[in-house]
Amino acid sequence: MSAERTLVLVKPDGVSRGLVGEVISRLERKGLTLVAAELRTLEKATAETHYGEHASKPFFGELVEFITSGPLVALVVEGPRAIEGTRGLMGVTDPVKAVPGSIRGDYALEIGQNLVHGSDSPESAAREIDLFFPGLKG
Ligand code: RTP
Ligand code: MG
Repeated sequence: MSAERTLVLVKPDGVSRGLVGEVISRLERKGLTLVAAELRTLEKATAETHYGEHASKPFFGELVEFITSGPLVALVVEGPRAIEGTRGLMGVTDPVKAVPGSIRGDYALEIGQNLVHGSDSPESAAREIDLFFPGLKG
């Protein structure tokens, strides 16, 4: 199967807790290849665009505040079925329900501070990779 790319964020809680290496290590051990990486603090407008699908949700303000609260690590990883593979490694959104062995299942307790983001579809991945790494070459 041809390689697919996805955007992963190690959110500000992951950076402040020193879990960047752990997340990257799990992605690499799964067989995914790193093709871009950057430590940065998001502008509010970038965060609102990234999470635009949630603009009408009651938690949107908190979500944007949290994701802009400090540096995060943006990654693009590549591999066969990278989108689904990464979502599986992350575990479900609520970390208390995420299975042990997944990143959220092993390291998080609060839904608003669930350590990682991964694109949820090929369309989201294309949009998000372009938002974070415009002009990234194949
Ligand atoms: P993400 O986009 O960050 O990878 O997370 P996800 O796909 O697993 O979950 P999504 O539904 O896209 O929600 C985005 C982020 O919003 C926060 N959230 N809070 N308070 C709540 O009920 C609630 N629901 C979602 C989470 O931090 C989630 O990662
Ligand atoms: Mg999502």
